[in-house]
Amino acid sequence: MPLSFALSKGRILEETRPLLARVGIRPKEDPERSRRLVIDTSRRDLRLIMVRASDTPTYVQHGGADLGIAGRDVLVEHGGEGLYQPVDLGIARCRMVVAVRKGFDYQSAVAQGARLRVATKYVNTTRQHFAAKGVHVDVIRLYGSMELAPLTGLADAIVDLVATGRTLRENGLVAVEEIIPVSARLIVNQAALKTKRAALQPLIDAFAEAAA
Ligand code: PRT
Ligand code: MG
Repeated sequence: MPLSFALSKGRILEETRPLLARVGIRPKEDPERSRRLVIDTSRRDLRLIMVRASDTPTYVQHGGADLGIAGRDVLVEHGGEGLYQPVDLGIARCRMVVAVRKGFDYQSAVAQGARLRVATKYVNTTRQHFAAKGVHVDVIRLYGSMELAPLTGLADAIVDLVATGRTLRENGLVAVEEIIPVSARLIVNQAALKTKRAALQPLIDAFAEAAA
């Protein structure tokens, strides 16, 4: 069986391409244009599995893929069970933050013990973050455009990613707290690392070198 490598289209694939090239992995067709979900590469022992960004840890955890690349946001939210995370690739960098409408006094609301409604797709991370601060929150799960929630009165705050800050700014929101800095990581199935070490270790080493 060839190794299977889970990747997601969009940001992760875009920023991973130069790394793949440096490691000597050339997809046989362009994953961004192809409708194929399994794509052969220049290496006969490795194929790409195209998954949704938030599904990458799940595929690798359960052996649907031997390795993959996922943002730290997605990994923290998943919990990282069954995953080895050997390399911080330093790409797709951003920050996970708490953001509110400009003018909303977040610090006072927290100090007064107000129960905040927080909209996010990172529900586990959000619960953990506020529990650690001792702040009571009602978490509202969304699947897209968190930025809309405070503008419509759906929530007091959001937990989302910020890169340039443009999306927050254009929607009258401000970041009031950083939760974690985010970058993409190489992740490997822990069991596969034992049974397929001869194939996996050189790849891990090559990514570590390419990322440095
Ligand atoms: O498929 P699914 O919906 O689950 O994933 P996705 O659509 O979030 O995937 P994608 O391709 O957008 O993001 C994949 C990964 O890229 C994320 O998991 C992060 O690790 C990483 N990444 C890095 C980002 C950003 N930067 C980023 N800025 N992911 C999303 N954003 C969004 C952010 O959510 C916000 O809406 O960009 C907007 C903010 O950008 P600025 O530049 O305006 O601040
Ligand atoms: Mg997206």
